[in-house]
Amino acid sequence: MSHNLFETFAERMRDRGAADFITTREGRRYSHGEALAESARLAGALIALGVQPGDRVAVQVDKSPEAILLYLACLRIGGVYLPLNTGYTGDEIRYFLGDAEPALFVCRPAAEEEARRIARETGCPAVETLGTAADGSLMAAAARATPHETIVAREADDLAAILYTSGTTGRSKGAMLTHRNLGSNAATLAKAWHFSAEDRLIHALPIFHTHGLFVACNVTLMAGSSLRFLPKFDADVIFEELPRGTVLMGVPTFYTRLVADDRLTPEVTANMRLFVSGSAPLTAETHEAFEARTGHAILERYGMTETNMNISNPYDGARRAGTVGLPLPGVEMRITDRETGEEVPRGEIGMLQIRGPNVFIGYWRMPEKTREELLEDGFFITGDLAMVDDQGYVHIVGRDKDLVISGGYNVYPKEVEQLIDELDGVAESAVIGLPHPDFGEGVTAVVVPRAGAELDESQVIGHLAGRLAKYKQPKRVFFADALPRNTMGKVQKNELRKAYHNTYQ
Ligand code: MCA
Ligand code: AMP
Repeated sequence: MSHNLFETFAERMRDRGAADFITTREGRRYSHGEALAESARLAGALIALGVQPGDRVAVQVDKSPEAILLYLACLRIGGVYLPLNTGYTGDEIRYFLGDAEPALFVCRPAAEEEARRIARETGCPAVETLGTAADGSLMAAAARATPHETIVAREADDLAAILYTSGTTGRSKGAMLTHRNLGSNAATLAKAWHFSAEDRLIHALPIFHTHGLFVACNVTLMAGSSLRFLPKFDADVIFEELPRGTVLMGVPTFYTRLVADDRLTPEVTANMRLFVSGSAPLTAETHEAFEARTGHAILERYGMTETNMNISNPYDGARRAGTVGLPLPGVEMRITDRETGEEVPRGEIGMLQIRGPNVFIGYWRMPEKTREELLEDGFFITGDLAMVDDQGYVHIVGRDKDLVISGGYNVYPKEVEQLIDELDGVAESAVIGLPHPDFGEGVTAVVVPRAGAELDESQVIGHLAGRLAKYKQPKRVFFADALPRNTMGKVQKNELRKAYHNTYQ
């Protein structure tokens, strides 16, 4: 029996036939049946381009319905989908293509020339383009291709996708996700959050990360629901869409922006049945303000690229502000002492570890990193610090990893520090996250110049501009004579966070 996740999706799409799958405000529409047929044409194009089962297909394109159809086509032929943040620069893309060795790179039409150059340098054999108006060479190839109706058989542990996450060492790691990982999580979430064919999900997240791609789209496909596809979060558009939507999934920044808007009322949200938040901590203040304004308690859940979704507030039952809820069915959790590795008593803070069918199988071509984080007994060390209260609800209280989350995007300080340290005149640097009213945390650099060097903020930011995606670049750069260190010589980032605490407030 095949465990290709697409078997389940295809069955549902056949059942749903003429019902909406994806619609846009510009009037574009694919029914479930049309999306199924188009995925076969795109699958035919991928095969004609030489993509074989197990091959990676790297994709850096703007959000469009066709990008989702490409994801489905890739699953259909047993390929490994590898989405890339549209903010990544040429330097960042060069690393991903060199590391993942995809058989095909699909890029934006405007980026074709650079993409071809990087593909040549990294040995990627094929480049195609996909634009937001169903344009580009890939769609032309699909129109010519013989549809590939067959769904290639896959084992449950075969790869369905690789998603890169930055690493504490500064090198990004490709999280290998299987058909079992994605399929089990989508089925669990669709049930836990009561998704049905009646649902219309307002989709304003990017589609190159777990939240917007797997949580939103896979759950929709599992339940035969529909997606209202928006290019990005825009509060004006969200307020127009809310009266016809049933579910919104967002990062906390979505909710702080909505709460700050006078248009947020019980009336405008009357048709909505569910608001989900994740990817970063939602403050109790925003949770409470949202409920007071609309009558809806936001459902906060917790997940990771490596594990998909693990813990969720209940659909029925109390959705408690400041907590991420209870482990999802099939997900095991333990909280351990950092030093002894023993489980800590309930109520105490420790390292959160997760096990279940949702947990990835390792980092692409990094067996050592995999062994460090994915234990022999199957538990994955999340790097988050958590506590379980007397009602069993999990509180994420901090991070044991040096990570900043800005507007739901992860930024690993090491990667930014390494680039700053390359700059002439820099002795050393430390990158920290500081409370930010819009992005939750604002990426901030503290730089120690070499003796006699003249450096200013714009030079540092200018140096990073072409090298790092915009969201990773510091919003502010400060200069100091030295970095605070403990007796072991380790930089005390807590001290820096205290010293610059009020930067954005
Ligand atoms: C945009 N900018 C940012 C960010 N987004 N800077 C820091 N952090 C960000 N997240 C920059 C822009 O380039 C711009 O710079 C300036 O900030 C203001 O942009 P603005 O128009 O306000 O931004 P936006 O387009 O409205 O985007 C903000 C956003 C967006 C809606 C919060 O970043 C977003 O959609 N984030 C979602 C991320 C996500 O999907 N994460 C899920 C990861 P300038 O003005 O200088 O040009 S998956 C995950 O974490 C796990 C698995 C999970 O649990 O879900
Ligand atoms: P990523 O690796 O990009 O998928 O980010 C995963 C990280 O996001 C987790 O390890 C947490 O630190 C954080 N995260 C996700 N959801 C939540 C949440 N609801 N509350 C707090 N942190 C979260």
